[in-house]
Amino acid sequence: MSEDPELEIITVECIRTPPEHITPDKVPAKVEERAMDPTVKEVLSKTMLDGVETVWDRLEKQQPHCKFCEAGLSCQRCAMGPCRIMGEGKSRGVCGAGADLIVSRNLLDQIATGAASHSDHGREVAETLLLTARGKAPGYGIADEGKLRSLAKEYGLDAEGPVEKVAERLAMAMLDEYGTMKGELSMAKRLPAGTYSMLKEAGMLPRSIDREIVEAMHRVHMGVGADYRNILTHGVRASLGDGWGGSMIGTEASDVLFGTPQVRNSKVNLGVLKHDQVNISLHGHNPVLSEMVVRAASLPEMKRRSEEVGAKGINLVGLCCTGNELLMRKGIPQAGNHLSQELVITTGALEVMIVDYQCIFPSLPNTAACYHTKVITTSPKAKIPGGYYLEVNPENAFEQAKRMVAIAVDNFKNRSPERVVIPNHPVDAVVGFSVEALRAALGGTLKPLLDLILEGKIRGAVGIVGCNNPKIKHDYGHITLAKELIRRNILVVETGCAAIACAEAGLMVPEAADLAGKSLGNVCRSLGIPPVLHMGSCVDNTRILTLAAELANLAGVRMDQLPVAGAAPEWYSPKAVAIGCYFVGSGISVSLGVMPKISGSPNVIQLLTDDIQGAVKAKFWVEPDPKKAAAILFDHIETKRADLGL
Ligand code: BF8
Repeated sequence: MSEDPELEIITVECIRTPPEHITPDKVPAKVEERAMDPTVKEVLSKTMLDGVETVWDRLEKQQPHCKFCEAGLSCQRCAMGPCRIMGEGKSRGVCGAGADLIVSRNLLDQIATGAASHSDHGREVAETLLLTARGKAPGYGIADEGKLRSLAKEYGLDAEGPVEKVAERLAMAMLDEYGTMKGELSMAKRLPAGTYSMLKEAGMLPRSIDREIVEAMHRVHMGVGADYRNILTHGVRASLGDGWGGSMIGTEASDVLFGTPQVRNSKVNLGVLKHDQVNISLHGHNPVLSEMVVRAASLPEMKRRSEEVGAKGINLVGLCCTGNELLMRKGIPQAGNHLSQELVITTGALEVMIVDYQCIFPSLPNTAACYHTKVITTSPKAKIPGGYYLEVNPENAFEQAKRMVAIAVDNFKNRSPERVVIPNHPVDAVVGFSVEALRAALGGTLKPLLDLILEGKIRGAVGIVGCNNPKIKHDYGHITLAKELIRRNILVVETGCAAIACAEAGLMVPEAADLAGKSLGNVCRSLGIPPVLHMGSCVDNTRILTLAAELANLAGVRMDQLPVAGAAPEWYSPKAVAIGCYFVGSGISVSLGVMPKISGSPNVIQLLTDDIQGAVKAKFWVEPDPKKAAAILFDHIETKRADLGL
């Protein structure tokens, strides 16, 4: 039980893997099959020997997956079903829906879920900005006044006068975007003119963020639309509302509140945990929570308190995208990405895991129950049985964060040193390549970057983004693809779990220039940058959009004409589906390493991998082998170069 008397908890059990599933002799081979990072392998091996269940075990226990669900051919939308499309006289559901409709509606549902998740995150940041401006969010402040005023101008607001007034106006304008009656989103004006008019013509320009998501939910109801093309056209529009709306607000408002990332050094992998300190991991997505924990943990009284329990301080480590936010802005070390979340606990060295929402395994309290770790949940949207619940909002966040840090300190005495394994080789990473940081490093304009691309010293750029998926050896897709691309003189920019994978593989230090092709390597050496640039969290995919839009504007072309592409080699999340769609909708073709659940409809496949080019001049590829994906992306970039006469 907690020593905090107000905290109640539902007790959950530690889930152990049945011994017949993983016996000690099978561990080394299983570890090799599952992971490639040495620190992950070390802790995964310990976890399996401890008999503690992980995501990989659960995936094995789920085999074989239902082949109808895998193909997108099962429908659970109404009480006349559930239905499956099985062919041979069973090619329609009870309502009469065929394969194309069922597959496209299921995909639209995924897009809407992803767009809603990121956009709702953005809304919470904008709400925090509003409360900060009104003096109702103790602990928060305006960290980047310059960016605040320039965003206010971009929104067509009065950018002069007291900072709080400008922040209030901007926050209100951002919140208005969610249901605006203006007919379009303010930041869609960042799109190059040619791309903007192409989207307008295709009926894909979002009218407001929430409207497109609500309409998507309307459209997946039985009996609304039956034309798969029309359904997926709306999917692209809803995703663009996330990319140029909700997620972009998340990024920009976070920069205003917490600072625009600048280039800095940090360390990554499970080796960032410490034997002699109170370890707290920050997991989830929204910096609105994690920034307050950073502030609380740095209070001298907390350090004193930790010394009273025999620790030498408090060690904060990041996980997943809230970790990426802290890594970029504060240099807080990052313990890992999506598939490392259980392993941070199973090191036996973690006192508290603080979470908000998204990408958090619901079974984490079960994992924690095998050790002394306490999981603290904080969002009314994301309560987890077995987790302690300390509700956080902008008004109370700082006070609640202090309480969480105190719980962690008190829990230090419950750690069993004999059960602890912390790998001792954290890896260096240079992070923080926001568009602003890049522009500053290049002398105040992105023109030198464009020139390097036009001259061919950099052949083009690929954004590698998205998750881990236990169906793919942990991090293999990200690392292999990045290495193959930089070898071909293609600059790689990354966010999310992809970025952490490559940081852990040592690709985010200037010395990694030696792994790049000759001309990219020379560019990196002359600028002192890595060939793989860390651009942030998953909402920060909008930094990649902004970068591409600025380059296209400088070159006077549409975004689809640039020699660039996107890739999500290990995606799992509906957020990644929305991201893929807003990249393609913006004119950036995307390679997926995991097949979406669309194989049941050859027509939907044809639409997404070819026909969609008629509307947005970009498309998807699905290529599980990252080496083959690199070859496809290289050819694509060379074709774009040739089309531009380069
Ligand atoms: O939002 S990259 S696994 S942590 S969904 Fe999740 Fe995917 Fe990681 Fe970040 Ni994005």
